[in-house]
Amino acid sequence: MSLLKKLEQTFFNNQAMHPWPGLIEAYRDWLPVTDKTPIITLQEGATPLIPTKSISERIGREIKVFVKYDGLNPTGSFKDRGMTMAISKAKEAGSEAVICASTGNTSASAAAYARRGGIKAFVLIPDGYVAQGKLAQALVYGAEVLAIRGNFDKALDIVRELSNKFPVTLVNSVNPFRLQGQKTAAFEIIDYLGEAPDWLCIPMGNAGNISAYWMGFEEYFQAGKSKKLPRMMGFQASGSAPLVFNKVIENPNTIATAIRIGNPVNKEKAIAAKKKSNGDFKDVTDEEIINAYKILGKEEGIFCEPASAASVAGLLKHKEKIPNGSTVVCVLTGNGLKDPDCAINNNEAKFYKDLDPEIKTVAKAMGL
Ligand code: AN7
Repeated sequence: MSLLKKLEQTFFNNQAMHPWPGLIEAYRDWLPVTDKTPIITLQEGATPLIPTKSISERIGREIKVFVKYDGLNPTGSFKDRGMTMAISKAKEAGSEAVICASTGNTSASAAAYARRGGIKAFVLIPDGYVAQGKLAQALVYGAEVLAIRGNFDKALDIVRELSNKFPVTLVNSVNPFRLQGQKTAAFEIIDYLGEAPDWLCIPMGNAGNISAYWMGFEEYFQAGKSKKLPRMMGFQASGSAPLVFNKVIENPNTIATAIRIGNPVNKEKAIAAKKKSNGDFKDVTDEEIINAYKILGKEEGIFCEPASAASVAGLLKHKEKIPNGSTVVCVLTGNGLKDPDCAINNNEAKFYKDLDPEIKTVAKAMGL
């Protein structure tokens, strides 16, 4: 075959000719949408499932570990999966404004999708506890940002009440369309692996995502798309672990600000998923989170935010419990760029500052 012919073939077979349409179109039959639903999309979903050798090696047995890198969604987190659904349905219902409380990612995603759908976004955030990248996004996407002197749980109370009293649609994960969209991540994993994993490791904040994954796994299982169901392994930061310690945490604290949540609204759903899947909820310290965060960055070239690293931290902490031959998926819920301060303060890179702009100096610093 001539080179030209080959190139031509590659080009016409190329995915670029058939772009991914976004998860609603891709999984339309599995989602509560109709021909009348206006689809508000940024072509979210279809995120990579990446094998992570260094994590497998740390477990030291025949265990395959993948990360579901959902930080590669359009606004850099898994929230986009839920938001394409929530905003499309809000638009369908004629809503002109949405509101959410957020530790950052929900606000970024709500802002982006609302604006794309031509509706207003109000976001309530805990003042001083939202990572810079997320705040930057909400502002750039044109949300109205309301920072309160209080934590996420307080902000959520306020927006729930506001959405009851005023014509604004709540797009936190109490909105059922959010979980509908987010369940597609489980579909993608099974579509890719051809089977469900044995373990799903996932960070928990408000516990919407673990509930959504479980719904997705169950639906595919019932439809015969997989022959097994994974054990749902949910992880929380030790200073913010209401589901692990089974009590409301009044003043949650952790470096993983995304999951700094003391009273998760999806508690019941998450507990049901744990029970039905024979799963477990465990805590990981900030130190363990940062350790996993660093391993992913410097050994795998995967930059996630600290909350996401809790899934890998949890896996490493409980590696003895995994049967040989298992396949494990850790969900990396958000992109590392979301929280540059954490990155700058938590790495082991060689960073030479204030060098003279001369070859000699630079070469010397390089050890040449
Ligand atoms: C990166 O943005 O709650 O257990 O307001 O941003 O479904 O709450 C974020 C949560 C995990 C926890 N990883 O998910 C918000 C917010 C990241 C997150 C979680 C969040 P859920």
